[in-house]
Amino acid sequence: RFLESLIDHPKFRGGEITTRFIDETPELFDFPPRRDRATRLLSFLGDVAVNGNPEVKGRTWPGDCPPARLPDLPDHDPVPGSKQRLNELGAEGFAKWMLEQKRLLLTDTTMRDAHQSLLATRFRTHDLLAVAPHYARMLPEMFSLECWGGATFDVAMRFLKEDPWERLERLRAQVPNILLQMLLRGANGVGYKNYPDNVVRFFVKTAAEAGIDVFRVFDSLNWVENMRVSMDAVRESGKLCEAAICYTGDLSDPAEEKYDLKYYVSLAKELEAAGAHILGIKDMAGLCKPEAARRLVSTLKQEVGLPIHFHTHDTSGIASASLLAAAEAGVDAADAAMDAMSGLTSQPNLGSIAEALRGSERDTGLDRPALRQISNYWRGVRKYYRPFEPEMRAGAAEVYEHGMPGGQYTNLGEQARSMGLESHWPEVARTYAEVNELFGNIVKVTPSSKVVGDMALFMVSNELTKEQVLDPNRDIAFPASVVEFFRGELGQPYGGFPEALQKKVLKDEAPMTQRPGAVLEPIDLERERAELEKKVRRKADDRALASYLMYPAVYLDYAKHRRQYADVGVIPTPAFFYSPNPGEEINIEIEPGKRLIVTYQALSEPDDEGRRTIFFELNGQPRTVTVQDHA
Ligand code: 3PY
Ligand code: ZN
Repeated sequence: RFLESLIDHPKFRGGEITTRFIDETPELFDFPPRRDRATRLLSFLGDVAVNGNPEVKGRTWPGDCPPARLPDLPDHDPVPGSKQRLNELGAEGFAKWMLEQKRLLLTDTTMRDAHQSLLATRFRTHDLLAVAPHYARMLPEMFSLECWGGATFDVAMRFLKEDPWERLERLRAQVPNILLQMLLRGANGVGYKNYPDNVVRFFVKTAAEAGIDVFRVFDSLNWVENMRVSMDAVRESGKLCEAAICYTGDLSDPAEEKYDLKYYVSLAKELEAAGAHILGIKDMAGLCKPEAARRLVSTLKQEVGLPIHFHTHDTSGIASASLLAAAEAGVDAADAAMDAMSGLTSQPNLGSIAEALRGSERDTGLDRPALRQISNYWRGVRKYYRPFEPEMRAGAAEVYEHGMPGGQYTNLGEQARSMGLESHWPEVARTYAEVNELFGNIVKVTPSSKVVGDMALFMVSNELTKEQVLDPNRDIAFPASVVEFFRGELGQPYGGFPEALQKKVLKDEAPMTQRPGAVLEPIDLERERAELEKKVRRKADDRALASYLMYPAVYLDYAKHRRQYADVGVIPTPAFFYSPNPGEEINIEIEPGKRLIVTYQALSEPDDEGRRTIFFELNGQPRTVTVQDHA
């Protein structure tokens, strides 16, 4: 073992080995017990049986979780779809093809935005993967599956202890014929801060190689300067660059002075000139009313030559009216979520949109029974995630007042709850709107929306008024994210920063006015890789390095979990979150064709040191694991 670690060590491989190196590298001797995969998975299940999964602690128990029923898998290979068309035509040719289509092209967001916006991004790979072959065979007319990026990258590692790259790779293998789409936060990658340009380029290249076909790129302040590096990287990868304008304000209100039609047209033209293949309208909060959608789409169709892809959220309850208005105005593609995962802060209902358009010129061509059966599967899956269900039960016109993005709405509610502000929600929502005004009426989407949310919670918990925040004589310890925002670390907002508040936040510090990526030193990728390899004591491929560059601490934590418990992503969701009942059999496919049949049998009383023995049957043989009881 020692020799294996030594030989594997980057310094050894780099020929830097000396005895001093061995003295200075104590982790070489820190061998975790090497156990087989089955034992590691049993340890995880044992830990959940004894201590519960911390992810669902204190949350609503789902009760019985009958297995989600999958439709019968059609007995034929997937027929060619949008993926083959992209391969054939290339990105530019594909965009032209989109423009020539009469039907409304639909993206299903169920595997990304829908669960991000409804269930705190908790869908696990196991549940996505199970239905992936059905999508490929039953819905080959789908334009794309949004299945990656946004918050899924972080949450997969941080909370689900999964590798987001494996999720992508496995989905790609199961869906060879439909475009796979991701949400990329421009210079913020899939994180919450600007990364050096070479990190952004490296991330895009790695994601393209791993299977992403459509990159929806946006900037949280609609600052095109901050999107160019990622857009160029997407273009270089040969994939589809969908550059999005983030919609805010109210275009249909004659009093709207800032985010008017002129603003969006000039933004769209800038993105077209910057090399977008597709123009995205990203209505992240669901503020785009039907009349606004009609006007925006018909004007942009005249003013730019790109296909347009409409994305909205149903927080208000009337987003499908906006989607249908966009369709009538000639939008080329739109996002919706499978029925069981649609509505509220998620996307409009895909099955209903398909029905509304059936037989019309814009008929989506999607098969009705297929939509129904796949949605039924999601309905079953959703039950597993009951602890993450939001309180929200009905659409809320309140969204037009605060403009919170769908993905943030429930999250901020959770944050408020954890700070004991649950009963102050109306105040938090009102303060969110006030902070937006204080900040100069900015675009609010990750990560700028997080800054506004942080400030709103800060004001409510400290009982601060708007006037007090602005008062030059009142000293305020602003949250870190607010200071960074006013420093210009997220970029420059349209219309600039409100000067007085900026001065108060930064005191004598001069704000940055250029693009953060222009001043951030490039990262020495190979040096980082060597560092990472030293920390995790094994080789780090590009994917591991990309994860580490986005989220160093989260990745290391995840890697440790993986080392200890193997890939827990293969465990069925009810067992992963809630532990099986005694006598219940769990079927775990650890790799294609290799199965573990596990029966959890019993639990011993704790010994003198608080350790319990858990009795399992593994493929018919008795097995035990010992777990520390933390109670
Ligand atoms: C994200 O950045 O994760 C979003 O969904 C923004 O709307
Ligand atoms: Zn969204």
